[in-house]
Amino acid sequence: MNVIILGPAGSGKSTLVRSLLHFLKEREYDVKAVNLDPASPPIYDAFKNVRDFVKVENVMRRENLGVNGALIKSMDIALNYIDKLIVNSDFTLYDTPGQMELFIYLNSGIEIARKIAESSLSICVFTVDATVAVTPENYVSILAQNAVVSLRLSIPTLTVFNKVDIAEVPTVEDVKRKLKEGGTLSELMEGLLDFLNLTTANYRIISISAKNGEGLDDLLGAMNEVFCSCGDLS
Ligand SMILES: Nc1nc2c(ncn2[C@@H]2O[C@H](COP(=O)(O)OP(=O)(O)OP(=O)(O)O)[C@@H](O)[C@H]2O)c(=O)[nH]1
Ligand SMILES: [Mg+2]
Repeated sequence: MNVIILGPAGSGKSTLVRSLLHFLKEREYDVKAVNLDPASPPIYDAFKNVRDFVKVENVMRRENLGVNGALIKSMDIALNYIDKLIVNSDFTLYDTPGQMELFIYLNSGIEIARKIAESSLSICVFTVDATVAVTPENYVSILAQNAVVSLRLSIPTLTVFNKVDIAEVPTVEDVKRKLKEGGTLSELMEGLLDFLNLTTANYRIISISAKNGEGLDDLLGAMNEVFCSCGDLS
């Protein structure tokens, strides 16, 4: 089963891979982590590492590109090696770069996700930084991004609010109420929730701290629910 960890820069994807790896190993699952971020050396024990094939800093130098252009070019190169990076295990956790355009409209990220999904049952975990999602406007914007990514990749997606050790996740009702008070975006929010129901798996908010492990049992439960609803796991 593949678990593709997606989300904006700094939302805690790599930290989540590290803590989920530990959490699942403790429960005696066969679990492996794969680093698909050519810009970052993994902060966990990576079974496969895209940086063995392409490193952003080398592409920057060689192609005379800035960091974002070099990342896009690096993902194009990574696509050629994706078969070498896909692993079969109880859970394979794929860490990805935070540049969301890669998974919304650029061929490399979308193809990489498609190849992974072809190889075995797969879900995406869209990681949201709860410290950023505190205002209703940010909350709506981030969930809109989440909805577009899941729609584009056509892979069942769970939304995970990370960093709850330092920030409180607002409830949908709170957000709706605040939006109505402000008179802004409330209709968009209502429509967006319907959209999310169509595009995300078993839509509910999962709150975790990748740092201290809080909520990982809930995340595992939600992952199993998705797998069960996608097919027979026996
Ligand atoms: N307090 C707190 N900090 C966290 C948590 N998860 C991640 N962080 C911190 O957030 C920062 C970014 O974490 P990363 O795991 O590197 O985030 P990322 O999404 O992989 O970032 P990119 O790969 O650059 O997109 C680091 O300083 C982490 O220590 C959490 O649950 N709680
Ligand atoms: Mg990272």
